[in-house]
Amino acid sequence: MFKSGFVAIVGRPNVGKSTLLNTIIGEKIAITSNKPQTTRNNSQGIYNDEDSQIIFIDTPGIHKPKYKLGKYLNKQAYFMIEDVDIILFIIDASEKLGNGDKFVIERFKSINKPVILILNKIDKLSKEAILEKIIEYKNLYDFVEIVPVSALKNNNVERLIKVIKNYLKDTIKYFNNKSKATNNTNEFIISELVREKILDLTDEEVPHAVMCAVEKIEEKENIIEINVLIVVDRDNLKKIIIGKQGSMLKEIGSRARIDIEKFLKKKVFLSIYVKTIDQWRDKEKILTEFGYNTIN
Ligand SMILES: Nc1nc2c(ncn2[C@@H]2O[C@H](COP(=O)(O)OP(=O)(O)OP(=O)(O)O)[C@@H](O)[C@H]2O)c(=O)[nH]1
Ligand SMILES: [Mg+2]
Repeated sequence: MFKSGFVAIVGRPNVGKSTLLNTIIGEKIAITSNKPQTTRNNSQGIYNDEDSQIIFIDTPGIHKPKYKLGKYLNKQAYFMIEDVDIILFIIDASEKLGNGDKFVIERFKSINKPVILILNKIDKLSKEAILEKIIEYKNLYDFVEIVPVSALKNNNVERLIKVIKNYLKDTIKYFNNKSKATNNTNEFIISELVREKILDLTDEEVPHAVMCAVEKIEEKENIIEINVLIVVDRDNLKKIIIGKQGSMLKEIGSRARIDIEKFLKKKVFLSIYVKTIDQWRDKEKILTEFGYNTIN
């Protein structure tokens, strides 16, 4: 029988939520990085096979917020937990169980939904270590299932899909098979690919004070012309992003262009500009993204 449902992928920052979404969907629809708080928006990936449709929602990592942006990110993840049928709680099994995990688990106690625990990054662990982790987590919460995977190496992810299917309750097909694999617009994915390069190339607080937006996208015969604006929240970050004689901006641009061409399957001419919030016409938008408008 055909089954469907909504599944949220939640957990602490950097555990591999977005990587798992990309592996399940088989396409890069969410950016990933080795820095925490990469994901800022809940984005959907639609998985289809002959007898099911599963809508996965990637969420920002839940953490003790230090900044307004952090509070905004947590809020989005919490909101999603309320709104889905099944929760995938994903952890980095190569890290010690910490207060951060317990903090997230506390949230599950008040909601009556199946929570599947995913031990990710098992490519870094021995079989014994995986078993130990399973036992450790079993004592914390009544997870309906525990599934070890490697999202990066696509290990045991197929099994995870099978397990999820046992908990699907809907029979409605929400999206037709030919609709896109994600609800994200091309503009959003392009701006995210630029932000991903900033995450890769800059340190510490820089990536968290940056927002990217596509200003123009124009399809010509052989090439797509794209302008992306990088907005920073203070002037000295502008210098960092531009770099010595524009070297950083050039590197961000050439790396992003490669990924954008792969994504659009067409040659791209990419121009990137940097502005501070005050110089930007759409100030409201960035303030919302940084969490200023949603939380006091
Ligand atoms: N070794 C290994 N690394 C992984 C695996 N899955 C993800 N990673 C790496 O872990 C880092 C974080 O991955 P993301 O997918 O960005 O993590 P996230 O949970 O979405 O992080 P936030 O969006 O910040 O909450 C990246 O460097 C990934 O390549 C895995 O199965 N094995
Ligand atoms: Mg993410």
